[in-house]
Amino acid sequence: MKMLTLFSLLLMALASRSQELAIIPKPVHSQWGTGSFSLNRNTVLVLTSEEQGRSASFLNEYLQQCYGFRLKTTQAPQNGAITLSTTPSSASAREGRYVLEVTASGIRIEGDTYQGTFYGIQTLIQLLPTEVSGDLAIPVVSIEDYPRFGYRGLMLDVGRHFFSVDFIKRYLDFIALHKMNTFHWHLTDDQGWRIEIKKYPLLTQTGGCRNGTIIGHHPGTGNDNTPHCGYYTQDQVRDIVKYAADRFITVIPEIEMPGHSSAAIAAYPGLSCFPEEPTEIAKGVVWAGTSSGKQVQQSWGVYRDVYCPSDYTFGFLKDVLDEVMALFPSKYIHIGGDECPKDFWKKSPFCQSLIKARGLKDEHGLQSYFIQTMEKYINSKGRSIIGWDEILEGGLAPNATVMSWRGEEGGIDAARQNHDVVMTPGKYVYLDHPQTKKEDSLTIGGYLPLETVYNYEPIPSVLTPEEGKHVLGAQGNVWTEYMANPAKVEYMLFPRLSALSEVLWSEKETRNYDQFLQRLQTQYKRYQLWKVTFNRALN
Ligand code: TNX
Repeated sequence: MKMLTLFSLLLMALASRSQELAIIPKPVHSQWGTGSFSLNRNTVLVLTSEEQGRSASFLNEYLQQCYGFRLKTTQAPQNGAITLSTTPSSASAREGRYVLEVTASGIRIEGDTYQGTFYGIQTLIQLLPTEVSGDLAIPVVSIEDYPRFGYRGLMLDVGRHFFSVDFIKRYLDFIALHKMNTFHWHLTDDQGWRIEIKKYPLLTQTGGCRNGTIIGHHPGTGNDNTPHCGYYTQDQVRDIVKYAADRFITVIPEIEMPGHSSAAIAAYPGLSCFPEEPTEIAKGVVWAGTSSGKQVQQSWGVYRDVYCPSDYTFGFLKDVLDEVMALFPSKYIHIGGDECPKDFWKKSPFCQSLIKARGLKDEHGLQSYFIQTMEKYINSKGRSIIGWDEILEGGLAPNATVMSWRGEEGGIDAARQNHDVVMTPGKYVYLDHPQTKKEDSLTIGGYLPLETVYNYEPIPSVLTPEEGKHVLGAQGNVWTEYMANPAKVEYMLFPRLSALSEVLWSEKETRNYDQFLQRLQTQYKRYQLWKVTFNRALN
């Protein structure tokens, strides 16, 4: 008998341990008890204020989708319920803190902010069993949790391939489920302009469509000769921004400049310093349709025809940004800034005289002048710019935040100049890079296995603690040259997104890859519940 009791105690300990191991990102403090709360269709969700509605809806939609039922909500306090509340507290200054208390007779989620309560809901979701049933046992536990970084981002490139509004919403759900808070929406590129701008309808009519796409790796083995078109109307954008806000996600729009602008130039050739010159087609690329005049690019890479720093271009970009800022309430507006070849500016008499007239050093100075002109405008509207690390070239715009992508150097430089930084180094968080050595479909770039993402440390060790405070967080980038459909995007995201979420949320000292892998076994079952396509190979 004694042996049996001991044995069952051991089993219980093991069971609670495996539950403990199953929350991703790992909570800061958790204490596991014994027993469980039973959640079923009769369970009531008590909202202490209407503001809890966003959290309640998210939970109910999740339950409906994964388990086929939803809970009644009420504002009347009662026993045996799940109670959501929000009480400001000074326990931790970290935005997003919550406590979650599960006992056999009820569940209480209390956030410091509504956002905190929402993250408590995400943890509750991860306490649900992965087997579908109408009676869900939630283990007794007491959790206190808050994020390490304030900026927890994920980018999606919809320029290279267009993705439907439905998929963007699913993507936002993925972000929310990982307690991340920023969606960086890369809306324009050489291969497509994807956001409706009322004042310039050709941006989407002409710039939103390319006549074909190369087959295989750049420069390709042929062309599919199939138009690839798509853009988001302003109504759709508003809908997406709201959907994100309901999940406590900020959407940062990116309008690329001065490079990666072929689609805009195809629509309005006057934006180029050489409006009469036909679009350059990269060597070896098989082209679909006409190649005369300005065209939307059909292959990947970097192109030399970029925005001319003229009054016309600045006027155009300010108009575009006026419409963009009216749609997106975010503090940050991303102005790109990366990969802008200087060849056309070098051979343009207009640019050369501008360099002289403004007393600029060279074309890098001109890039800096370009970015600073746009920064002034954006600042005058009460917003801030964020840009890829090339905005450091020729002098950083005064209030700019830098996204360090070519490595950690840009971020280190910027932090040392007292600028804020979001880390997105290719080696650690480029989710377009292959995660296994032998991918069975096309990918770009190096090799980025799960473990490398997991072990990434966003604050470069060479920074002093003071400088390190400028690192707001990090972001995973999903460039879609070789992702033509949602399943491929999901396959590239999972499970690396789970690893990234822990880098961004959990305390550095508590991170442990082997233990993460154990929790991932349960996470795989959740992926199945979400019906996502994911990669199971670990190298
Ligand atoms: C570089 S990252 C780019 C993108 C490409 C990506 C492919 C950055 C700021 N620019 O235009 O899609 O590499 O990995």
